[in-house]
Amino acid sequence: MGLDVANGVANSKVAVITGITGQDGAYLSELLLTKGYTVYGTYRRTSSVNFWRIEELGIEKHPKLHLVEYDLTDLSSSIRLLQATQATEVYNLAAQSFVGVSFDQPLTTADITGIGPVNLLEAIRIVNPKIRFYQASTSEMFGKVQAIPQIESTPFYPRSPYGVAKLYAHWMTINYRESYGIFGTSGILFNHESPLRGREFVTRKITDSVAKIKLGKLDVLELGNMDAKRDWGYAKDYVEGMWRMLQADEPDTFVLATNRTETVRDFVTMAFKAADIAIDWKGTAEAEQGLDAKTGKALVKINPKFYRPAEVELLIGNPEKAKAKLGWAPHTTLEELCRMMVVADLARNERGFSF
Ligand code: NDP
Ligand code: GDR
Repeated sequence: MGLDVANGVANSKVAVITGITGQDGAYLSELLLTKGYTVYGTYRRTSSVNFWRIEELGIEKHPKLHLVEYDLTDLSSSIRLLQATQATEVYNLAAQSFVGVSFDQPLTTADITGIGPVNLLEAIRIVNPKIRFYQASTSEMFGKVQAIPQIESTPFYPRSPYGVAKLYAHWMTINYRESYGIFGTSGILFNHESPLRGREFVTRKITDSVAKIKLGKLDVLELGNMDAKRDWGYAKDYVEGMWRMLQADEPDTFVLATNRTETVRDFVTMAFKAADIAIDWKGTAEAEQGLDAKTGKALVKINPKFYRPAEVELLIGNPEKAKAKLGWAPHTTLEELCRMMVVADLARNERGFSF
C-alpha cells in the first residue's frame, strides 16, 4: 500500500477519505490537510488513474497526503486499510454516484454504493470501534418528496437504484451506531457542485457546454428534464460540514442544504448569462428550445435520451439542525457558484483541458 504510518501517530489526527479522485474527496483532503491532518486518500486501480482534481488543487504532492489503492467492495482490504493507517476518522465518499447510470447498472450500484459502506463499518467493528465514521448519504433518499422542505425526519421514498442503495447504507450506519456504539454519522447532503464536478452531472455539463458554445467549439447543449428542481450548493462549503459532523460530541444525522431550489432551466439561463449570452425560451416539453436572444440561433434543445425512467422532481432542504448543532451554514450563492464554474470552464476550454 505504500503507507507512511509513522506520520500518523502522536498528536496529529489521521483521516481516511475514500474516493479521493472524486469532487468531494479532493476538497475534503484539501480542508483536512490545512487543518494539519495526515490524510490517506483512496483511489481505485484502473488502467489510467486520474488525479486531475487533486492536481488542480495543488495538493497531490503534499507531504501529509498518502494515496492508497483500495476498493470499497473488498472487506479484507477495508480491514487492512484501517489497520495500516491507524485512522481516527473515516470519511466514506466512495460510491457509484451517478443516478442515471444506476438504472443501467443496478447491481453494481448496490454492491458499491449500498453494501460497500458496510465493509467499512465491519472493518471499524473489527479493527477499532472508536474510529469515527462519516457516511455520504443523499437527498436522493427523499426521492418522491413527502414534505417541503425536507429535513432529517422527512419520510424517504427513493426513486432510483442509487437512491435505494444509499438508503440501505444510511440505515446500516444508524444500525451500527445503535447496535455497537460506533460513532457512525450520516450526512444527508443535497446537490453540491463546483468547478471540480464530474461532467456527467447536469451543472458541470451545462457550464462546460456554455463555455464551448461561447468559444465556438459546440453548437447546441442537449439536455433531458429541465423542469427538475434542485437545491444546489457549493461543494467546498459542504465538505466543511462533513468535518464538523465528525467533531461533534455524538454521532447523528444531519441535512446540509441551502433551502433554495431552482429548475435546471434556470441554471442554464444563469450559466449563459455568466458568459454574456441572453437566452429566450420557446416551445414546451420535448420541443422546448433555448434561443440566443440576439441571433435567434437554437443553443439548447431537449434530447429524450437524457430522461430518466423515474425522476426526482423537486428537492429543497432545510439545514436548521446543522446550523444549530454544528454552527454550519452555506456561504456561496447559486449565482456565485454558477459564475465560478463558467469562468473555470472557459479558462479550461481555452487551454484544451478535457476532463
Ligand atoms: P464522485 O462521483 O465525484 O466521486 C466518487 C468517488 O468514489 C470517486 O473517487 C470514485 O473513484 C470512487 N469510487 C467509485 N467506486 C468505488 C469503489 N468500488 N471503490 C472505491 N472507490 C470507488 O462523487 P462526489 O465527490 O460528488 O460525491 C461524494 C459522495 O457523496 C458520493 O458517495 C456521492 O454519492 C455522495 N453525494 C454526493 C452529492 C453531490 O451533490 N456531489 C450529494 C449527496 C451525496 P473513480 O474516480 O475511480 O471512479
Ligand atoms: P442528481 O444530479 O441526479 O440530482 O444526483 P444530476 O446533475 O445528474 O441531475 C440533476 C437533475 O438534472 C436533470 N437533467 C440532467 N441530468 C444530467 N446528468 N444530464 C442531463 O443532460 C440532464 N438533463 C436534465 C436530471 O434528470 C435531474 O433531475 C446528484 C449526484 O451527485 C448524486 O450522487 C447525489 O446524491 C445527488 O446529486 C444529491
